[in-house]
Formats: sequence, C-alpha cells, structure tokens
Amino acid sequence: MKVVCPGSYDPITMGHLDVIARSARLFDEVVVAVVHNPKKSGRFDPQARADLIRRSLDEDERTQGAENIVIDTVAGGLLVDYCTSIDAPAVVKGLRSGTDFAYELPMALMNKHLSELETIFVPGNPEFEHVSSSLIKEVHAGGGDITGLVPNAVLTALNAGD
Ligand code: COD
Repeated sequence: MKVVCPGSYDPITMGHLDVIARSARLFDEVVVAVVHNPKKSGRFDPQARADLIRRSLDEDERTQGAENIVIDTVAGGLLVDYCTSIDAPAVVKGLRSGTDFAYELPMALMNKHLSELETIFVPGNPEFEHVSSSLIKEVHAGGGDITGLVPNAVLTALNAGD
C-alpha cells in the first residue's frame, strides 16, 4: 500500500523521522508530503524543508538509500485531494499524546468523510515525546541545546541561520 506522511516539517525533527522510518518498514511506498500553508510564514520555505528531509533520510541508517520513500511538496489545497491525485488510500500520523489525538481525530474523521481517506496512527517514540518543530525553533533561538532532537542536517541549517 502507498501511504502519505503529511506535515509542515518546519523543520523535520527526530520525532518525524522516526515515524517516517517505521512507516517505510510497514508499507510499500511512503510519500513524505510537505504541506505548505500559504497563510503561515514558516522558518524554512517548502523546498528547503524538502531538502532537509532528503538529507535527514540520507544520514539515518534506517532510511539511507530506501527506495520506497518519496518526498513531495504540496502547495495548499486539501490533503484528501492530494492523496486522491497520487492514489494513496491512507495517511500515517504520529501521536505524542492525548493532545495530539484530540487534534488529529477530527481531521481523520473529516478526511474519511470527504473521500474515504483512512488515517493510521502510530505511537510516537517516547524519547521524542517533547519534540515539536515549534519548540525546536524556540529553544534554538534562545540558545538551548537541541542536539539529538533533530537530524544533523537541521542542526547545521539552524546554526548557519539558513
Ligand atoms: N513524535 C511523533 N509524531 C510527531 C512528532 C513527534 N515528536 N512531532 C510531530 N509528529 C507528527 C504530528 O503529530 C503530525 O501527525 C505529523 O508528525 C506532522 O507534524 P507537523 O507539526 O510537521 O505538521 P502539522 O501538524 O502542522 O500538519 C498538519 C497538516 C499539514 C497535515 C494538516 O494541516 C493538513 O492536512 N493540511 C492540509 C489542508 C487540509 O486538508 N485541511 C483539512 C484537514 S481535515
């Protein structure tokens, strides 16, 4: 089965990478979709986010050279329409907590209602339960140490002020 791992990925973190790597073990094809919300000005533009995902996959031994992972950028529109356009019947979402579940469940039900798109939830690795792109950016901007919480490619880009 082909599945989509959608997200903002602004930037990709170890939590995201873990969900992608585990999905690649379970499914025939995983499309990592950088979904751009034009109303949000992100830290990285969509192409830079996709480049960081590629470099992060290359540096992780679980995903290095994986031929069943594809990266794409989606410029707005509904996730269900994108998934229909690439013939993907399901999305995979990582859950860190009950708060994530409360946020994700209405979207999952709405996506099912709109076009039968299924949502597969995987429990996040507890090691990265406290990790989100927004906290990573905030902590890094304040001078905190985020080593080990993001791939090296992301750390380098943030340190370089890219
Ligand atoms: N551990 C495990 N999972 C994690 C971690 C972690 N540390 N961090 C994030 N995740 C999971 C999140 O729970 C989420 O499932 C996924 O990774 C992506 O996270 P983000 O923060 O990069 O991306 P979001 O949540 O901002 O992305 C939301 C979407 C872009 C997927 C959503 O808004 C969407 O589908 N938009 C398209 C428009 C649309 O269709 N709207 C109607 C929806 S019903």
